[in-house]
Order: sequence, then structure tokens, then C-alpha cells
Amino acid sequence: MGLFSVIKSGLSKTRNAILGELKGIAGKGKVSDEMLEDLEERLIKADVGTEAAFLLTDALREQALGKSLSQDEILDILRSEAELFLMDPPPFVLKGKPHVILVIGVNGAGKTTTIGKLAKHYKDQGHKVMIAAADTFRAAAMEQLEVWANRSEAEFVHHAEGSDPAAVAFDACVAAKARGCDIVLIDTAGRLQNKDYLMEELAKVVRVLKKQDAAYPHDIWLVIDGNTGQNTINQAKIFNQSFPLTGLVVTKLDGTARGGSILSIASSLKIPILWVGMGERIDQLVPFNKGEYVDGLFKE
Ligand SMILES: Nc1nc2c(ncn2[C@@H]2O[C@H](COP(=O)(O)OP(=O)(O)O)[C@@H](O)[C@H]2O)c(=O)[nH]1
Ligand SMILES: [Mg+2]
Repeated sequence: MGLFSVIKSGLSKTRNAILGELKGIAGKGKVSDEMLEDLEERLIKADVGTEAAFLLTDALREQALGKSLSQDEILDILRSEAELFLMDPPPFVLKGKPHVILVIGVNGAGKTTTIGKLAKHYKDQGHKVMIAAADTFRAAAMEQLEVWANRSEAEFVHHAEGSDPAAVAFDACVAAKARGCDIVLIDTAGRLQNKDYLMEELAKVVRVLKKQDAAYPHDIWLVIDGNTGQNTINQAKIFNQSFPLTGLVVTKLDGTARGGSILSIASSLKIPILWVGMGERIDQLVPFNKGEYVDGLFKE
């Protein structure tokens, strides 16, 4: 099941909004500034975001203004322009034993769920996986993570509720080494009520991990909810200022019509999108692929 087939339905609302607008442009004489402005608005409404909508209509202006183009020709221009600011994820290589991945993001973004899905994915690839419960804020958070660890048959390290997240992360890496794990996935808290505190807490996790091994964490992945629009991008920028993010996971692209948010995220942040969450089930995490994504968005 490729991203294309899943995203095709997930993106259908976004796509239809864009196509609906194109029907008003294509085959109706020459492409005019007015048509382009309408399209730009439509793209913004489809959650493509102001920046990406501007880039797309700008490309169209350059290549199509004053010309009579078919819908397919217009879609082709949009598709190739979108491909320019999307990145394919770099190949995943284990950079240590264990390879340590810190997963961060605001509350409810989908961190814990994504970690469960990732653990299953890496286990299926033959890796031994450790999950660390460094969201120690609520006991329920640790229990939720333990359920995912059981489902994905991963090793699991947790401390008591309210304990130091950095200590959990540190211990999990020690245990991962002792148990011969290949990958450590560290779950973290995402409380928004106090952003400074959250950033400090995460910075401490990184600092303490580096005391064990300067290469830790090999990756810091930010999980973002694909439904939250411009807000998401502002959040991502704040996280990216404090932490060198090596990848993004965009969740909840199933169901709703916010599929265009990927374009807006990719055009605003120069961080590769690695994974896309397409549902709550363990197998509903799909590797991002820009070709499949733009096909889903711009192919009828
Ligand atoms: N539909 C859908 N729901 C998701 C997805 N990822 C996570 N969720 C749901 O979003 C909610 C919050 O997820 P959780 O992993 O607890 O977020 P966290 O606070 O960042 O750890 C839960 O109800 C998840 O089942 C996804 O890709 N699609
Ligand atoms: Mg969580």
C-alpha cells in the first residue's frame, strides 16, 4: 500500500478544491492575473499555506500568463513546482549501536502513537528496538506507551511518574546497549502550557544523553499534526530554533482535507518530511515520497 493510494483519498478534498478552481481557468481562454489570484486564494483555503500558494501561482504566472492551457498542462506546472520545494527523505542509516532517536512535539501531535508505529516498522526490518518513556508527566502516558511497546514487541524502559525525563532517556540507552538493541525511540512530553519549561526539559534530555555519548541523539524528529495549519509551522519553527531537527513526521493526514499542509510545511521549513501518519493503527505510518504525494494532490 503506497502513499499514493492512501493519500489519493486523504487528499481528495484538497485536490478537488484545486481542480474545481482549475476548471474555471483551464480552457476558458488565456490565463489572467485575476484567475491566478482566485487560484492562489483557493490554494490557501485548501491549506496549502500562503507561502506555498504564492510559490505555486507565481510559477504559473511565469509559465502560463497570457496562454491558453488545458487543465492537464496547468496541473503539470503545479506538480513540478511543488516537487521543487519538497524533499525525498534521506535514506535511514544506523549511526551507532544503538541509534538514538528523540521524538518531540506538542501534546496530542501523535508522538506516542508514531513511536509505536516506528517500533513495529523497525522490528519488521529485523532490528531490536527499545522504547523510552521520557514523558513522565502522567502515569497514563507511560501506560499508553507500554501498550505500544507490547504491540510492537519492543523493549521498554520507564521510571515512576514525575521522575526526571533525562534520567529515563539516559537509562534506556544504557539498557539498550546492554540488551543489544539497534534503535532507541525516546518519547517525550509536549505540554504547551509552559513552553519555556518544555524546551528546557528537552534540552536537558539532549544534554544528559550527550554525556553518555556525544553522538546521542543521532536524530531529533518533530511530530506535527497535519491538521493544525499555520499554527503547526510556527510551532515547528520554534522547535527548530532550539533543536537541530533532522526530520519531521506529519500525522493525521487521513480523513480530513488538510493534505495541502505538507506543501506549506515543506516550503516554510527546510527539514525533510520522513513519515506521514494516515490513521491510528500500528500499520498506518507511511514513508513520505514526494512523487507519490504530488501525484495524489495534482493528478486527477
Ligand atoms: N487519525 C489519526 N489519528 C492519529 C494519528 N496519529 C495519532 N493519532 C491520534 O491522536 C491522538 C494523540 O496521539 P498521541 O500519540 O497520544 O499524541 P502525543 O500527545 O503527541 O503523544 C490519539 O488519539 C491518537 O490515536 C494519525 O496519523 N491519524
Ligand atoms: Mg504522548
